[in-house]
Amino acid sequence: STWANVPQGPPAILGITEAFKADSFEKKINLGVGAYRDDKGKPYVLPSVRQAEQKVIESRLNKEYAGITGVPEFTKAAAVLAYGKDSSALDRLAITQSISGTGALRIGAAFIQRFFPGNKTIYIPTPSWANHAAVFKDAGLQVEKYAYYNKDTIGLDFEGMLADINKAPNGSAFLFHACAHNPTGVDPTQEQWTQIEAAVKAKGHFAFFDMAYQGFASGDIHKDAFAVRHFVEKGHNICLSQSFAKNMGLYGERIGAFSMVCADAEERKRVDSQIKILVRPMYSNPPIHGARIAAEILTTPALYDQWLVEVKAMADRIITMRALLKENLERLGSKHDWSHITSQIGMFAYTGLTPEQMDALAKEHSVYATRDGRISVAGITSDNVGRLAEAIFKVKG
Ligand code: PLP
Ligand code: TYF
Repeated sequence: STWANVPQGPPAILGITEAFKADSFEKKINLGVGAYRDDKGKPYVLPSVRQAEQKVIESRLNKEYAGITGVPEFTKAAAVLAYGKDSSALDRLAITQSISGTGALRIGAAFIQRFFPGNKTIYIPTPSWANHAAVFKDAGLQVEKYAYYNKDTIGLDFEGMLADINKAPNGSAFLFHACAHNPTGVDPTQEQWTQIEAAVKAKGHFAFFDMAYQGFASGDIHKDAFAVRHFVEKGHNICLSQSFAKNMGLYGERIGAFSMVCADAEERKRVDSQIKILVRPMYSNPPIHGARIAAEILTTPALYDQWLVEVKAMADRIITMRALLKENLERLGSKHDWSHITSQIGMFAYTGLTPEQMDALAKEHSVYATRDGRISVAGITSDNVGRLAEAIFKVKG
């Protein structure tokens, strides 16, 4: 047949969900995909989102196409959220709505592939979100790695990271996780970010920030935007991918933004024209519903304040589960140091468990997560944390 030569590909992360579904054990635990769950283990729709959606529906707007760059009220508000309302970047910012964070990354990748004056290469951390390399490679970029995670300390390999920034050819493109690094949960401190910024500037590198978790890491949208805003303040014309999947729980609405800080308004106009030329043949224009919801929240003061409280509550629940998991492991008598569970931030914990131990977790304890030892803390609940700790204790000690 026509497709006789199509090889079978390996299962993606969703393979974990499949294995989880196939398991008939009543107390099985899915810590695979990063999606927030409430303390009953159920998907969570933020009340602010419900209200905003209600308002959108009641306003009986038409369903005409948005422009190529999406719903302007949304992109304008997204920019303020990321860069800050007084940012110098706002009036020289080319921004487009995107198919969530992944789509934003893809637009940025395509832009770099077409226009970046340096090597068509992007440096990503080791490890990084599994989809980063795929997005960049599929857009025609070469992907190189920089040191990031030290598996001996289960922390940041700061020296290695700076060394690799210094080693790369001047004017290279570097991808940074703005906050809540996926998969490790290990972020540079603000002091370390200032040193990273200085190294990036000294080398004339270009910084591409992926901010998929603003507000979700610390519970504070400003604190989580520190790296992005610091780079801009220091004169970097960065580009940025934003996602509203996690911080608004709008996963399936696919709502995000890609923005490029330009030198001035004239450059902004040129860059904006080329973003449109890139987007048009990819998907013509983005979906409107999620953008309207997000815009409603971001531009209605009462809803915005409510949303901030709800984001913080999600972040806080995750922080509480980290502490409970660590406590339970210690109470069971584990001799390992589990302090990384509480020092890491964001949706994931990088447990340090080996692929074999992760296999044992799944096989013997019906606890499902990726083989790299990453667990989605957002899937832990008051009810399952005890059993989870026992399972980890049994496979690791
Ligand atoms: N970047 C990182 C680091 C992520 O963890 C994710 C996934 O949540 C994304 C980008 C993009 O996700 P989405 O396309 O759902 O916004
Ligand atoms: O890393 C995760 O689990 C989340 C969710 O293609 C996700 O970021 C996973 C894979 C994917 C998109 C989102």
